[in-house]
Amino acid sequence: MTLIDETSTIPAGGPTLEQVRRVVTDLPGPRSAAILARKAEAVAAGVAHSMPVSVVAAGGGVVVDADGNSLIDLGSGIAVTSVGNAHPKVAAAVAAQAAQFTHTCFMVSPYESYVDVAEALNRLTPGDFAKKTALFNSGAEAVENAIKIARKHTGRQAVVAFDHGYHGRTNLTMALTAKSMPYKSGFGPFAPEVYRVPGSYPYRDGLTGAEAAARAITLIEKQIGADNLAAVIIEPIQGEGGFIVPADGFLDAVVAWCRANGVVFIADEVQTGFARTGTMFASEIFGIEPDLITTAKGIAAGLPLAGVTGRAEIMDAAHAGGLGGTYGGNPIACAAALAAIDAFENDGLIERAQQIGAVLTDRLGAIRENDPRLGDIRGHGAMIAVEFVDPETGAPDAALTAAVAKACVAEGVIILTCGTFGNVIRFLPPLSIGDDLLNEGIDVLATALQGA
Ligand code: PLZ
Repeated sequence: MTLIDETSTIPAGGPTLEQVRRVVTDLPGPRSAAILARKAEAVAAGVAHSMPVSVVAAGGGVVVDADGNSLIDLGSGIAVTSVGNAHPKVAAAVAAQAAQFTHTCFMVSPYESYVDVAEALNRLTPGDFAKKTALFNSGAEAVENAIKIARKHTGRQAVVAFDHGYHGRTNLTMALTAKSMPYKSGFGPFAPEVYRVPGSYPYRDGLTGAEAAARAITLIEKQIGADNLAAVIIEPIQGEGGFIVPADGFLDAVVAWCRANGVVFIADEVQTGFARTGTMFASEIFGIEPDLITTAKGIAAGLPLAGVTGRAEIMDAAHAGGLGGTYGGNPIACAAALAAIDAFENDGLIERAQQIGAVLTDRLGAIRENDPRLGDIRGHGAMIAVEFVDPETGAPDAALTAAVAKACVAEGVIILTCGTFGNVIRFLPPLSIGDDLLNEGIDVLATALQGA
């Protein structure tokens, strides 16, 4: 069954797609509505969606639906299509690899592109020391494996994660994730030996980085004991939790404590990685060199691929056959990753992320001057967010956030919310978006705010 009846009207995706916001029907339009009705019948209710559309093409800074609506993309499929959707180099690499071979299982018959991706990750991740990499399918799977590796290396079991942290939806990563609804509620029991401590949330805790680190370290020492601790895992900028940028000095103090106590420090860069924050990895912003880094999302422009990269002596702790999986480092995903990494390195995308960050922070800052409901604007590069509050009390305003997001959606702008309190709108545009569309997206947000 075809998604729409006249296939000839489906535009090709990629950067040649017309770069325009165009809303020609209510959302969803009739074709999308018919498909979403089938979704409601056929797809499990737990798999929700935030945009009422059915997509037929995407590229540059737009996503086009089955009714011909062209939406401004400020989400990149949750920080995945950073190089741009249907990027020509990625599309060509995927097609060429699919025609060559689609799968052998790297654990059975290895191939070069997996090794190429491992070498690239070893080279690009922070830290001037010998590194190794293992590839997997999803961010959650990378996190699971980083914990396995850290436990094997240290011979210890406990793992520390942080308030507002997000690490995935599998059993261990649900345990690591802080927020109950929608990620955990009713899905327990969760994996044991996972402990949570407060991190650094300057807008709400008012602590310096050193104070926040001391608070976390005291709790770890008194409630867990360094001798029992295999790993500390943290997102350098917390994504789902609200784009929380820790105060200066927090991350390096935690890293120093881990190093002094033989604890593996894991940076979860699944959302922050690959040029997103205006650096190849967010760890660089804070001057830290994690022992292990988890990556996914932006690495392969939409193909399912994830990695664990880190100190060779830690990565090699797992016995032969101890790490793997049927699809990990699939050849088509590796081909996509090599094309995407080429674009990150050679197409000025780090600089582009910085420019996008400047546009976003300038424009949002100007809106905030006349609207104190914008309590905090924060982030780095093309990973910027606004936290909405009641100006009188500073209390999180989730209702306003939801209303603004809904109005933007109706006007043809893909906008994502996040935050433990549901009061954050986050901007994760593809780095291929033009300034015109980016500014138009912010105009729509400003108008939505006036009406909310
Ligand atoms: N670690 C830091 O951001 C995925 C989740 C979307 P997977 N974030 C988007 C949702 O609601 O499921 C994420 C992340 C960080 C790990 C993950 C998990 O990555 O590829 O979704 O498993």
